[in-house]
Amino acid sequence: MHQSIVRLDNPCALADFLRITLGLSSQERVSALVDRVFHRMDDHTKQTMFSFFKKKPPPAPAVAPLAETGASPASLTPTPPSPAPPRFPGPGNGGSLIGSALVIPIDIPEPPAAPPERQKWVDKLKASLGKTAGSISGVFGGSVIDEALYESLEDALLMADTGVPATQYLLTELRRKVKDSGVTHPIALKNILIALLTELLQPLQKPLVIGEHRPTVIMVAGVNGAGKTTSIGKLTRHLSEHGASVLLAAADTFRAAAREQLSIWADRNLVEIISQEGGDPAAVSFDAVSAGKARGKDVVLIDTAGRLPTQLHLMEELKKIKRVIQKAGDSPVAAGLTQGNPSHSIGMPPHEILLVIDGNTGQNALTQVRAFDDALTLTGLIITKLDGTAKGGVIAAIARERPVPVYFIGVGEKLEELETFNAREFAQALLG
Ligand SMILES: Nc1nc2c(ncn2[C@@H]2O[C@H](COP(=O)(O)OP(=O)(O)OP(=O)(O)O)[C@@H](O)[C@H]2O)c(=O)[nH]1
Ligand SMILES: [Mg+2]
Repeated sequence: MHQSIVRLDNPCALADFLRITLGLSSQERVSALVDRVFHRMDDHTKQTMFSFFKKKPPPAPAVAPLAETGASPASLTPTPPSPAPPRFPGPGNGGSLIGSALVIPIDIPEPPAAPPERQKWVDKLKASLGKTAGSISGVFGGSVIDEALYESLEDALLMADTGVPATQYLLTELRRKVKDSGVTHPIALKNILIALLTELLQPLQKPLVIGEHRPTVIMVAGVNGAGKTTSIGKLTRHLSEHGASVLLAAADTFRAAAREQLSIWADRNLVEIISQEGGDPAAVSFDAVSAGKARGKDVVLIDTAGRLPTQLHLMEELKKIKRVIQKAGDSPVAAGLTQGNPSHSIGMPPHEILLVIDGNTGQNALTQVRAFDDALTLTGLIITKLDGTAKGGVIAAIARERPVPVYFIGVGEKLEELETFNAREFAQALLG
């Protein structure tokens, strides 16, 4: 641990100081140190420690504890992340370092090490978004901050699917912070951009809560081939691994292949499935919620058929599925009255309505979020296929224009290639 005395005016000056005076070459290390000094606690360290999904303490007395099912509550209750503090607090706004005459000792810590499993994931994410990161970070290769740099950055962000509103927001804020802080080096500019993007993405970082209701009913929707069934399979595996019992519902009743695909996931994960040849997807969903309750399942995952937002009759069908699931929550069977436990309510399902988006669809992903959110009031997103040709910037567009939480992101077809979304990790992976 190295200790030195510096005089500071702002985070950007600190970043410059760390990079130039101490000769720190690593972008992430500089960012980590700036964060450390300004926020006292590094959110990256905290976020990487939380596990796949979380369970809120059940609101007694209505909810039975998971322990009754033999599941370990500890496995479902990692510490929730506290909201990130503002990246650049204004003068007198808690930023003890901000003030022109402050002279303080700075402990220079080693960069926080992510747990090995999470680090593996972060590396995979970085590799997946490497192309985008390469073209954005190339912008900061020069030695001065000038108009040409801002223009190249604008182009690079637009090319990364960030969209006009988010790009303009980031550039305006960036110019303002550069002006306020007086930084002159492009690397310091990049640090500010990482901090700004993290701040923009932060509202999307939210854990999926499992266990508040029993069962927690999760309805999954999206366009054809987005990765709904695969993501349900991956989620089922994670839930099972954490001791939660899962019931799958094949509400994609149109295609036999769709039912078979979900059955394979059910077999693989040794979980039960409610499926029906042909018939009404809303009826299958109703049956699944009822069965989930009667069988004491922790989670019911409902897979729906793919559809385009422009197929209005299919969007209407989706609304009907939601309405019928809501009714299942009120019904005696679903409410547990048949088990002689009238107080055991599951509230108003579906507790989660997730939209699965293919990360390769670029700005069209935002259109999908808007359309499905208007129709269903989404509670969360799963963004798949961020490996391959996906550029990743669309998450910033979503954050700016329709900030629905991103519960998970997928970077591959394998079971383990679905993970929680972390704003800071993502910002760093995207910006290189
Ligand atoms: N590379 C990659 N492929 C994925 C990912 N998630 C899903 N896939 C693949 O995407 C294809 C479609 O996945 P499905 O899960 O069948 O998609 P779906 O949304 O259920 O499709 P429909 O039910 O037909 O609407 C499959 O080949 C999956 O293996 C991912 O994160 N990365
Ligand atoms: Mg499917």
